[in-house]
Amino acid sequence: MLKVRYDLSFKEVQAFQDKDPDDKKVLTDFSKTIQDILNRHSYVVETMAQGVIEMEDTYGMDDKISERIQYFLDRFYMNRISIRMLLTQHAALFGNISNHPRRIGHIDPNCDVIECVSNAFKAARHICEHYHMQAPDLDIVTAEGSKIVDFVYVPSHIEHILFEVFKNAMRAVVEFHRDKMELPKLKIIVAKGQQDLTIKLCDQGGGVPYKVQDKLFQYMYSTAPRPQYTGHDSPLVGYMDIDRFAHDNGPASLMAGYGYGLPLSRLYARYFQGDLVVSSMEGYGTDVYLYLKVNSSEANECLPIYNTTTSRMYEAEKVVSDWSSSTTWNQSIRTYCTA
Ligand code: W6P
Repeated sequence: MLKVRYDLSFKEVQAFQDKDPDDKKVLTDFSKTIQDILNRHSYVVETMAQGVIEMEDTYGMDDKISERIQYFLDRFYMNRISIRMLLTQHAALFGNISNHPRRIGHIDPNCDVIECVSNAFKAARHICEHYHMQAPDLDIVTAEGSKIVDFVYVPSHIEHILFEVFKNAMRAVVEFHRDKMELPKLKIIVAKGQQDLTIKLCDQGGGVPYKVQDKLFQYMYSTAPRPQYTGHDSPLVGYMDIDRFAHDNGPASLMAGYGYGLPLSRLYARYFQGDLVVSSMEGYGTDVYLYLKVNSSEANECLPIYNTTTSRMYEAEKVVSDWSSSTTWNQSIRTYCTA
């Protein structure tokens, strides 16, 4: 089993505590340390996913354990998103990688949403065509009718989320219309209001049953078809075969091969107080809403907090339903704090 030395990374950063930040040599060393830490932790998603699989194989799995793993991984990965935001921000500002002229590190004060949509679409289409020989086209509609919709944001986060939902939508469309000459187009609607910038992706890929909508965001659900397994997928998970071979190098990459794409994308959305919501019509298609905050003053970092309630989350008995049928909607728990 692979180990990731969090203690080592902590010590490496701690060693700079009393150093002079204005000393050029210190800054160079620190930047190198930051880059080393980024590299050291770049496979954490895969390592954790493998750990979950091994845990399931050894100890088995039930709803209660699955719910706690969900709680833990959401918090763990949210923590990772935030620390990597800081690390990559430092690397982008002080490293020797050439920078985008408009951006401050990874933050774009005029983040062009249509450009993000277009980049994510092209990347997903490339992969879809590679695996399915075809891919649906895209129509982009802006509520304003204008082409430019911009705001302050991290373009790589938007692109990463959209890449993930595009892959899912494309695969659904390709598989649902397998024997057809023409594929129904995907549609993106972008709207900017006073508070929300919403990006909606509509596909006519046959949809998913209502019961399954929540499960799309569950790590334990997605882990079912395993990366080393090359047989038939469940139709609902690991939407693109590439998922199983790619690795997670942060928001710009193809992501883990464990079907963690959607749960992680939702965390990226929630990280700045947004959200990712799936609304499907079985037999027709799926709509995915990506909600983002228009005002950067509201786009605060969402971080898990650790207190005595946290440990109780792992000890508490599962909430027992007091409804005649075992519904899920009355048992949902909010797993984060809001800043
Ligand atoms: C589907 C299932 C799904 C998940 C996420 C995004 C789009 C879609 N389409 O059929």
